[in-house]
Amino acid sequence: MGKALEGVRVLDMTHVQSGPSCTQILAWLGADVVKLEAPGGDVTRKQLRDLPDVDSLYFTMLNCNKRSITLNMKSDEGKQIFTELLPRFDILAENFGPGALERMGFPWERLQEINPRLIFASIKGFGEGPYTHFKAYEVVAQAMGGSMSTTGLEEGPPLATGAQIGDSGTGIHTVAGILAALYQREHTGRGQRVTVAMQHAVLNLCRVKLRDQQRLAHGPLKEYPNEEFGDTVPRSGNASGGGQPGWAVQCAPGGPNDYIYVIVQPAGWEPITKLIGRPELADDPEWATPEARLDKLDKMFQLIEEWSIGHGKWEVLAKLNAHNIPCGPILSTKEIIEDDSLAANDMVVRVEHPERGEFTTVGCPIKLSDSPVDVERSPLLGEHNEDIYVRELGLGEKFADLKTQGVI
Ligand code: CAO
Repeated sequence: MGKALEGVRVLDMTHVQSGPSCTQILAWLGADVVKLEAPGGDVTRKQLRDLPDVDSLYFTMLNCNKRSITLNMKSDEGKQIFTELLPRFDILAENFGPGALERMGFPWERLQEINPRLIFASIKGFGEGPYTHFKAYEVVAQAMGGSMSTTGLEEGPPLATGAQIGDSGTGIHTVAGILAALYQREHTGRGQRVTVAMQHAVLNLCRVKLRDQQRLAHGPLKEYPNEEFGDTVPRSGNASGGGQPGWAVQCAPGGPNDYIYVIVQPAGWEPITKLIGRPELADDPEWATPEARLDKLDKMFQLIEEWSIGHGKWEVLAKLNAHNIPCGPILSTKEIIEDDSLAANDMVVRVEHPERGEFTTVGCPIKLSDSPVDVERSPLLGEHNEDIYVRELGLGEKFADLKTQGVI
């Protein structure tokens, strides 16, 4: 079976997480992604290593299904080869610090000149303005995009979330931009620039918190467990703060992840009262309606917890789902990596690697019926130099020299 992006070629100058998470998805959708690295390689090949002298899991889990070439973009010969490569690609993706590509001699105007059909995707920390020239990492984007100030307990400090919304969240936004640009090119014949700032991507994911910021002007946020409100959306622990109240309640035997997140929709209240052994609360005017429960959500979840603490989280999941009550046990990373259903959905995938042996990675969450994803290992550094430089560009005679001169 073919792949959705068959024939689309990506020159991938991304590194660390945000950019590679984007180009890995393009590769899974069928694009030919050629990762161009400095001769020393993407820094993450060597970061957080679990095995000596072997590409780290950080690298192998973000660079599957790509090919790797090396090229020293600071050498004249490297710049010349890059200029020859560029017309052969549809997309150039990068997430260098601000100005790095320009310092290599390739501002957007020059890229367009070399290949007017090129889609140039760029990830930076920030948009235009006072922060344009600042570098950024995951938690910096969480801090400045609205996530940290709204995550945590009211009495505690702002917290970072484990979900990589600044990096991989930006990566997936960039995928959307690239695909839209590819589609527009079908009509215009022209490429264009796609830019996504990590701060903007996080803010997009924190949209509902700006909803609540504006609601605050009209009074306290009743769906929040907080008692006092200032002029900013407070941290509200595990409260969803949305239209349907939710909270994480503890289960047996009381371990760090023995919790289940329970959401109480209007229709769920009656079966919950039966399950927790308090059927009289179903019709009690003090408890019967969502409005009546709104000022005692903490007490409501306490009643549910008094029941759930006597049962394991999987048992609670089954009992609540028997009544169509939305809930989710808190799964540890160990439980996730061992989960049969995630493996059956190709979301936890085992991949063979020539140097590290088998490793486990997270598969593609986007499922297309006519474009199945086969997760293949990440490339070794420069593994495809011959493919590209000798077979494609015909640089066979120079190939050995390029290596000895440190150009590749
Ligand atoms: N050949 C020669 N040099 C190369 C090269 C190549 N193929 N590829 C990269 N380089 C050089 C660049 O030219 C640049 O050198 P100069 O600064 O001298 O011009 C340098 O390597 C890379 O710079 P950088 O700023 O990208 O890297 P850094 O480690 O200093 O910063 C990061 C890393 C992530 C903070 C920065 O890249 C950044 O802010 N990126 C944008 C935001 C982003 O994507 N962050 C995601 C972080 S993932 O957690």
